[in-house]
Parts: sequence; C-alpha cells; structure tokens
Amino acid sequence: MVNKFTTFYRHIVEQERKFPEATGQLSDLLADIALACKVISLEVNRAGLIDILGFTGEENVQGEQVKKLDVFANDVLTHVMKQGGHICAVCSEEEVSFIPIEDKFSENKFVTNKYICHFDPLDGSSNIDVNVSIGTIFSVYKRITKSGPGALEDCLQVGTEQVAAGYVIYGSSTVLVYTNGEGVHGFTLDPSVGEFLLSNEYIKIPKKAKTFSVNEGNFCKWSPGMKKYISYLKEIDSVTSRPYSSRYIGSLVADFHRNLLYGGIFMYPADSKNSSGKLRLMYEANPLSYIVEQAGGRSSDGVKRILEIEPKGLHQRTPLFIGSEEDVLMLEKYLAEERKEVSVK
Ligand code: AHM
Ligand code: MG
Repeated sequence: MVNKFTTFYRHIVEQERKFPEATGQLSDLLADIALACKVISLEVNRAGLIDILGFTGEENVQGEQVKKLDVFANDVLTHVMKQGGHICAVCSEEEVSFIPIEDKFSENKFVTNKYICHFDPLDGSSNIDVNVSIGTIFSVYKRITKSGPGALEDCLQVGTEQVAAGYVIYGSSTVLVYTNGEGVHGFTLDPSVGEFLLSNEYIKIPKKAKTFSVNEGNFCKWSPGMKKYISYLKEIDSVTSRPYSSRYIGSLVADFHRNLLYGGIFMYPADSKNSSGKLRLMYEANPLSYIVEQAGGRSSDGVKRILEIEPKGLHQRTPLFIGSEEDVLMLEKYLAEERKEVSVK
C-alpha cells in the first residue's frame, strides 16, 4: 500500500539520504524539473481553451505573445534550470547546441553547478494539436570538467553515467516517473494541491508480454530480420501468447509508459531511408533505457545495449528496441540470425 502523502520532493530527499556523501543538490535539481513540468502541464491542459496551438509569434487575447507548446516547454525548462544554479549546461532536443551555464554561486568555495541536464521538452510533437498524450523526457549527468560553464565533453557522456532520468506524461492525468538508480517510481499530479504524489513505487516491467508497439507503416522499408520478427508476433501460438496485440500511439512517452506498466516491446528500427532510425540517443533512448533497466527490462539498438553507446553528437539517432526483457531478447535473436545469413552470403 502506497503512503498517500509522499510527495515527489519528500521521496527524492529520502532516497538521497541513502548516500551519505550527497549534498541535496540532485534533489533540488529534480524538484526544479518537477516544477517546470507542472507549469508545462498547466499549459498543455489549457492549450485547447486559449487557442495557442500552432500560432508561434501571434498574440493571444490578452495581447501577449503566444508560443507553440514545444517552444514554451523548452523555454520553461531552460529558464528553471538556469535559475536553480545546479547545472553547468543544458542540452535540449529543441536547441542546435548545448547551452553553457555560469556558476551562479561562484563566490562559494565549492562548485555548485555540478550537473548536466538533457531534455526532450515535449516529445510526441505531432500529437500536440490532437489531444493525444505527450510528454517531457529528462536525464541528468555529473559534469566531467572541474568548474565554470559546461563543455561538450560534459554533455556527451555514455548513458551508463546517468545519475537520474525520468519523464512526465501529460495524459488523462499528469504522471512523473523517475529513477536515480534505486528503482523506478511513479507520481501522479494532484492538481488540487499542485503536488506530485507517490502512486507507483518500485515499478517492475513484466518479463514477457503480448503487446508490440511499432509504426508498421514502415514495414516495406525494414530489413528482412525485422520483417520476420513482426510476422512471428502475428502468428497464432497459444503457448507463447501469440498473436501479440499491436498498440502504437506515436508518442514515445505514452507508448513506453503503457509498456512499462503492462509489459510490451517498443521498436523504432533502422530502415532503408534512415540507417539510424528516428529517435535521439541523448534525449530519448538513454533516459528511457536507464528507466527500463532499473525496472528489470531491456533496451538495445538491436546489437548492443543502448546505455553503452558512445555518443558522437548531441542529436545522434539510434534504432531503439525497448521493453520486456524476453521480448527484446527474441527480437535481438531475429536480428542476429539476419546478420549471420548476410555474412554467409
Ligand atoms: P518528436 O521528438 O519530434 O516528437 O519525435 C519523436 C516521436 C516519438 O514520440 C514517437 O515514438 C515517434 O516520433 C513517432 O514517429 P512516427 O510518426 O515515425 O511513427
Ligand atoms: Mg522526441
């Protein structure tokens, strides 16, 4: 039974107490992210009413400049991050490069801006205008450089170096899910008190499921192994619970969240047009892979663990297969067989 009155902040502070060397800064940083996401949630909920969708640069009824939701989300997150003083750089899917941030408290004897944050401010952007769930994805790393504003090497770290990651889904309710390496925990925003309250502690993804999520419209562009795997999922076999159900929202956060709770495999493979798939390693694949592994699931690019991919660029793309462990393993088997057949030819 979940304690009804555990707020997100209380939970992260209690988690941080497990680490004697912790200064409380990570808790404050995560609280800042939660605050920004509450503001975004409010705007997402009001969007249909105040007619701001799709009108960047125009004026709303109050005579204020209005922004598209994804631009708004990016601005809010960046602003709150800069204000908090805990990070030396922010990296956003909406920005061409990273934004270095000065140490706000540089007169202190110790460096306070010791973290880096990566955001996909509003994932599922094609769904913004049609009232389908969208979300914010975030991840946090410790800086490598010693002081001053962050550098590219701080921002381009391998996924295993994440110290926290999470997402917020703006759906029928607003839900925040995060990990700091001590399990995966979910919180639901209670709009009446304006707090994220603990709703799912130590989330575990089922080891095997009967749901797959993929944009099957791309079937003709997939490799033979990928095609074979999807055809396998659609065959009848009661022992392995086939055929699987297909569930694809087209909003990664929403598809991932459903699969995390009920089990399933989400796929965005490489195809004949996009040799690295569509999704971004730093903004989408890494944070969700950290979460899924913490929940007992698996994530790979079809060959190797996502979290071990050395990033070369902030906007680097990667194929992504993520979800229930046994399902991802089966997919990897199909892709491995395909590689074997190609090498024999
Ligand atoms: P975005 O970051 O521009 O919103 O793009 C990412 C989105 C994901 O949320 C989703 O899984 C995917 O793109 C859907 O792509 P497609 O429309 O090709 O199926
Ligand atoms: Mg995205």
